[in-house]
This record gives sequence, C-alpha cells and structure tokens, in this order.
Amino acid sequence: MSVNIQKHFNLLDFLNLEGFSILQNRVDDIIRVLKSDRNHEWTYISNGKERPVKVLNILFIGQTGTGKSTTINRLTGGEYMLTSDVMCCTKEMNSITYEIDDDVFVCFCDMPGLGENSDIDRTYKEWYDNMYDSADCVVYMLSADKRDLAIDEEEFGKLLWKNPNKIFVGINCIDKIPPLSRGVYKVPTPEQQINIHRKIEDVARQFRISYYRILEFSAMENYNVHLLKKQICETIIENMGLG
Ligand SMILES: Nc1nc2c(ncn2[C@@H]2O[C@H](COP(=O)(O)OP(=O)(O)OP(=O)(O)O)[C@@H](O)[C@H]2O)c(=O)[nH]1
Ligand SMILES: [Mg+2]
Repeated sequence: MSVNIQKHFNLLDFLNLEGFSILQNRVDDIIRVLKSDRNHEWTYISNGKERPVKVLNILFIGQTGTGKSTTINRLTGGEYMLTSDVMCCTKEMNSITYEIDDDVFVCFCDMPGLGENSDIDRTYKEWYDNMYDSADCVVYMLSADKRDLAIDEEEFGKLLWKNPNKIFVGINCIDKIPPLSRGVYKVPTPEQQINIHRKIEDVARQFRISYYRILEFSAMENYNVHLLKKQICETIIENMGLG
C-alpha cells in the first residue's frame, strides 16, 4: 500500500477534529474499518467495496481511574466513551475513528485500565502488548494524585523497550495535585505548579525518561489539552520517521 502520509497528514486539520466525519466502530455498522492480519494494513469497507487505507492509531493505556476515557472525550469533543466516578469502567477496547483525509483515518483507542485484580490485569497487559505494535502513538496515563506507580513503572518499561519512539506519559488530573484551593481558581495555582514540577521530576526518574516525554494536563479543567494534541501529533510524526 502506498499512501503519501506527508501529503495527507495535516497537523492543523488534526488539531481541529470537529469538522471531520466520524465512524463508530460497531460490528453492525454498514461502514466498517477492518484491520488485516498482515503488516497492520487496514481495509476500508463501504457499500460492499474495499480499499486499502492508512489508519493512525492513538492508544490510551494506564491504571483504572486515570481518566483515559474522559481524555478521549475531551480531545474529540464528544461523549463517546463511558466514564465512571467510582468503578473500574472500561472493560473492553473501544474506539472512535475519524476520516481526516482521503484514505487516511485517525483512531482513538480507549483501553481498559490496570489495577482491578491481577488476573484481569494479565489479560489487559496482553491487549496492551498486542495493540502497541500497531499503534502510532501511545499515551500512558497517570493521575497526578496517585503515588503507587509500581505497576506503571513495570508496564511502561516493557513497552518502551519494544519501541521508545511511540510512547509518552500523560499526567492527568493535575487539578487534584495539592495544595487544593477552595472556591473559584485557575488551574494550576502557583503553589500547585511547584508540586507538578516535583511530580514530573519524580516520574522522569522512576520511568527513566526525559521531561519532554511527560506532559501534565487536566482533561476535566481543559488545561494543556491543546498541548496534548500537539504532543500526539509530534509523536505520530516521530514514529513515522518524518520528524
Ligand atoms: N479532577 C479530575 N477528575 C478527572 C479528570 N479526568 C478524569 N477525571 C475523573 O476521573 C474519574 C475516572 O475517569 P475515567 O475517564 O472513567 O477513567 P479511566 O482511566 O477511563 O478508567 P477505566 O475505564 O476504569 O480504566 C471520573 O470521575 C472522571 O470524571 C481530571 O482531569 N480532573
Ligand atoms: Mg475508561
């Protein structure tokens, strides 16, 4: 399959997803995007006709409750992914796909979160492992208020070792980092900013990565979400060897 990605892949268009057509990946859809077994090539089936296409896969992984589904909803401006305030929520792989140009699609894949129990985690880690190979960008999500990073350190390290170019860490929920301010406030406060930098230093050390592979944001407060989009684009481009 030869698709000129540089010609088709328009960073500015991607940053403004609202205008693109959306394909829901449901089995009963008339229009489906299918992945072939070989070489991670994809076939687009519409009205019984097939054509090869390029699909840019953006994967969201990490512990349960870090806000993977919320972040995808924020990035795409929809409510496609179910979220929960209290329970492990996403139990299967869900995706939302955009056609960004002729024969080029962007797919946001929402993965189940780790930490429910060790048996289920084993299954989810296998899914992460398989999906990693066909991903163009992987956002490993942490929550700023959580300190237990042992599971993440191991899983992230394993994936980084497979291919270091396609993954970065997103620290979500930075509005929850102490000291929490009361009343109306702008996220983050200068006091929070100090602790956010400490958190980034800590993650960089534990995960053995440089700062530029870590981005702090808040999906809920819409803080730095534009930088998250930018980092996703840059990672896709770097992974393609176009950077
Ligand atoms: N304060 C705050 N809460 C957030 C933020 N992002 C997500 N949340 C909340 O965190 C909770 C979990 O969010 P989800 O998006 O369901 O988390 P998930 O990572 O998809 O969880 P699983 O599907 O179980 O893996 C929900 O109550 C969200 O509203 C954020 O930036 N700040
Ligand atoms: Mg979820």
